[in-house]
Amino acid sequence: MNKIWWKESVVYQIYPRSFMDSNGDGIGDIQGIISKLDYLKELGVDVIWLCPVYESPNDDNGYDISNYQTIMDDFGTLADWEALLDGLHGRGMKLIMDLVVNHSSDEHAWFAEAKTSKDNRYRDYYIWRPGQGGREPNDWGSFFSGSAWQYEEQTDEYYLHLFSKKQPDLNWENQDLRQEIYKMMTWWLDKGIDGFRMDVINLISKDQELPSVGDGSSGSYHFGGQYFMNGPRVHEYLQEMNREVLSKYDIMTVGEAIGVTPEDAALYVGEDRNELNMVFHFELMDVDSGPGGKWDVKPWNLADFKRIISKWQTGLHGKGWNSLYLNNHDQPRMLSRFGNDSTYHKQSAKMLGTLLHTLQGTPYIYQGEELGMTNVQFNSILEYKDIETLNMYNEYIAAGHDEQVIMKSIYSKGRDNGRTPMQWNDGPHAGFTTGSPWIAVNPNYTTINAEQALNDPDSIFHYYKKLIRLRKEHNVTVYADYRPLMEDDHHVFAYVRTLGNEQLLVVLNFFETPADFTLEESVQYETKQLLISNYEVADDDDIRQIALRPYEARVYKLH
Ligand code: TEU
Ligand code: CA
Repeated sequence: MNKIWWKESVVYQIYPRSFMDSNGDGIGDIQGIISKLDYLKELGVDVIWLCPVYESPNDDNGYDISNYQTIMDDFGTLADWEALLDGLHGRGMKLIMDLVVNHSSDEHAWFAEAKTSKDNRYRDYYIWRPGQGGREPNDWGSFFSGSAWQYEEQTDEYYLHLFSKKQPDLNWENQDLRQEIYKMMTWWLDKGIDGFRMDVINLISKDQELPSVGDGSSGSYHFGGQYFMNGPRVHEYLQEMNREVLSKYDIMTVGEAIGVTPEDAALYVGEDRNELNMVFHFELMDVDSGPGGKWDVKPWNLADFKRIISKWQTGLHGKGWNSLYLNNHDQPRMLSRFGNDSTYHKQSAKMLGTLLHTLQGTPYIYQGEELGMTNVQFNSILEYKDIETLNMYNEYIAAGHDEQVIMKSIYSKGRDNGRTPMQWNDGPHAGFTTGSPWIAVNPNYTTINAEQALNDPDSIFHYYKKLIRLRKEHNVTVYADYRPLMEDDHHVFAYVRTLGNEQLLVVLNFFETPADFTLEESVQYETKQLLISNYEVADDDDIRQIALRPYEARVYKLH
């Protein structure tokens, strides 16, 4: 067991726009975050992942960067950011920054130059192709609806944008571009940051043929992932980045990786690979999507859910390190999706939290998760802000889909579910702003809010505190291996983790109906200690046979 700080850490993700507004303009900002550092310290998290705070026209809330080395006016100044870094370090916490280098904004100075002429020195920083028979260069669709290509009149060519048309893809084939990115990363690292979360990093290398997916007969756009997910040179680029930048610092890195299997992931995070420390995979996030993609909502089932987690737990064991998350700024709230956000709000939030903090890997908490924040249902599409949601809505309406069906899919999958403001108290706009918030607050803030949670010793917040502390007190929660129990059970999720002569037994009832847990004979022990549970449990309770209550979670340490 090789002790490493980022394996023992708990990360807390901040979406700055929605965290805390300090000046009443309705937009969260850096001073707002600074005002809540003691709250984060109280929770006990070790690392903050800050979503993009760089200069941006905000077509995609900061994921469209127009200057990588300045702070967005809405959020504050570089001096504010430095105060944030100091405030975190002063409290013994670390900071990792979001690195968005698959694409820039079309308002970045490089792109402003690149589009002016074919021989501009920045032209090749982006991906340009002539049209094909009066149409786009190929049939790839954008993640945000429509074609992945945008026509530029000035030079009569198209540029590639896998996301919005205001997010042109950077051309990693170009060595100067790569060097500019490494220089920029070094600039931030020299300011003392503790690592990066890398946006869609497994998309940076494209098959240079840029082939179409279909035969052109349908005239529609297709997902071209096979030509840009884990592309031909991606590992070469990441090894170069590691050699020239990352390896020079004691930092952590986590790459967002769409469509990776554990085998793919091992190539990014393998301990002998010199690339990244962790990836965020999407397999679990696809568990409730039908063949039509994320908006094609289908019910999830625990068998699939368990199978995916077990596959990643065993697949990376001894090779690389897992990241553990159940929601983030792109996903619905985990409680509404995998738990119960009404009758068993508290119990199910704690149960899901128990899962996150007792698997092998580094847990990532998304802001508000520690309060049990839930999905939201706005009455009108006009209240939604997310470009992915709005583009899909417009496309589906134009194609004649039923409005109510579209709204239903937004209620369950839309990214704005996770982007409503943090609920600090039961005052106006949940204490997030004294002005009017950029996106409406979830109306349940009167009962679900931080002030309430801090005052209630039985709150989700206090339970999370305890979960976070467990990782500090018991190495077994961090480093032990994983073995699933009752694998075929569709109701109970249970596993045992072993490190030397210590074992951790985790038993979770995933539903509101009571369920029976039976501990198989092969798990032997002399003493048992209940580390945490979300119900009262008698000391002498027999763990060979447990009648689990709704959403009950228990963690035992066995010797
Ligand atoms: O996300 C990539 C990504 O795959 C999601 O946008 C995904 O397409 C969608 O949310 C689920 O269907 C990253 C960022 O996390 C996201 O916020 C950005 O919008 C995106 O990249 C582009 O930078
Ligand atoms: Ca503000």
